[in-house]
Amino acid sequence: MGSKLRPTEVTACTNIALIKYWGKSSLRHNFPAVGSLSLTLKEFTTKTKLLASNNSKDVFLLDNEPMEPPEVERVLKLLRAVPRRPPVHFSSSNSFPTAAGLASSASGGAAAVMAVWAGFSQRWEFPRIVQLALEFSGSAPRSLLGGFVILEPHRGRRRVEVRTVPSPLLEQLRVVVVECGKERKRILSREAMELSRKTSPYYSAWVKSHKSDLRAGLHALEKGDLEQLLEIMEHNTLKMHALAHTSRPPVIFWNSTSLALLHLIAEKRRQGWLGGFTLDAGPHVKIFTDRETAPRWVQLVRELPGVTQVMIASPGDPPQVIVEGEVWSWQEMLFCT
Ligand code: 2P0
Repeated sequence: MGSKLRPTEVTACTNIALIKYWGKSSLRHNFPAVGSLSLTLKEFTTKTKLLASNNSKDVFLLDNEPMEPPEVERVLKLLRAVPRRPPVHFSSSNSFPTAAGLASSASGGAAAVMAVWAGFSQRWEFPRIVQLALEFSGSAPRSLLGGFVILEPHRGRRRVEVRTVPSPLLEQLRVVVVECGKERKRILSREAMELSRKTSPYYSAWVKSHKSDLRAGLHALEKGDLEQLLEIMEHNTLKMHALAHTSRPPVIFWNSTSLALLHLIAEKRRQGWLGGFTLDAGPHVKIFTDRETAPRWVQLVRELPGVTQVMIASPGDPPQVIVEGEVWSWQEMLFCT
C-alpha cells in the first residue's frame, strides 16, 4: 500500500548564525566542515502547506509562484524518502524576502521536512529528521529547535547533532534586522562557500580556528556575557566574509549601505551603545542587542540612505505542526518515547 497524505501545515522560524557555517567537507551529503551556533527568530517564518494534488502531477509553489528548478529538486529529494507517495501540492511562503540573505532556506528546509514527516505519518526519529533537513540545507537543522541552537558535525559518524543551548541572555536578546536594498542574491551561499573552499588561501585557517570561536560563543552564552558574545560573533562574521572576499573570483555580499552601517555601529559602540553586527550571504545587517536598546538602533538606522526596511526580531520557537487542523505536540512525540 502507498503512503497516505493528511493535509499538513508547518510554520518554521528562520535562524541567524552567530558563529557561522561556511564550507562543506562533503558536497554529496551536504556535510558541513564546521559547526555553527544560531538564534531562531520568531518574526521571520516560512509556512509550508502539504496537500494531495488535484491532478496526477506534483505542484511546487514558493510565494505563490512556481518554484525554481533547484528548489523543486531539493523538495523532490526529500519526498523520495517517502515510499510510493501520491502526487502532492506543496506550497511555501515566507514572511520575509526570499533568497536575499535572510536565511529562507533554513526555515524552508525545516518546514518542508516536518511537513513531509507529519503529513505522511513517517516513523522517523529526530536524528533522521535532522539528517534530511541537513541534506536540504546546512542551516535548516538549526530551525528545528527554538532559541539558541548549536549544530556540531561528527565527521567519523557522518552525522550532525543539534541541540538547544540554555542561556540567561535569551529573554533579553533582540535582533534589529536592517534590510539594505531589495536586490536578489547574485550568487547562492552553496556556490559561494564552495568557491571559498576551493580558492581562498584562508580556508584551512578558517576551519582550523573555528572550533575555538564556537567554544567562545558557547561559553559567553552560558555565562550570560553579551559583550563577549557580540565580540566573538563580529570576529567570526568578518572571518567568513574574508573567505568570500579572498575567493577567486571574489564574492562581496556587502553593498555600500552595509559598509556604512558597520562603521556606524562601531562608532556607536565607542559611545557606549550595546550592539554587535553580523551579515550572511547578502547585504543585510543584523544588529544583536538587548530589548531596551533595540528601538534606539531602529531610530538611528531607519533613515540611512539605502536602508529599505528595519525590523526587530526576538527569539523564536521550534516549528508549529498542524495536521488535519490539529496542532501536534511533536516534541513530545519525538523526544519522550
Ligand atoms: C550560516 N549561511 O551559518 C551561514 C552563514 C550563510 C552565511 O548557512 O548549501 O543555504 O544549503 O547548506 O544553509 C547559508 O547556507 O547552504 C548559511 P547549503 P545554506 O547561517
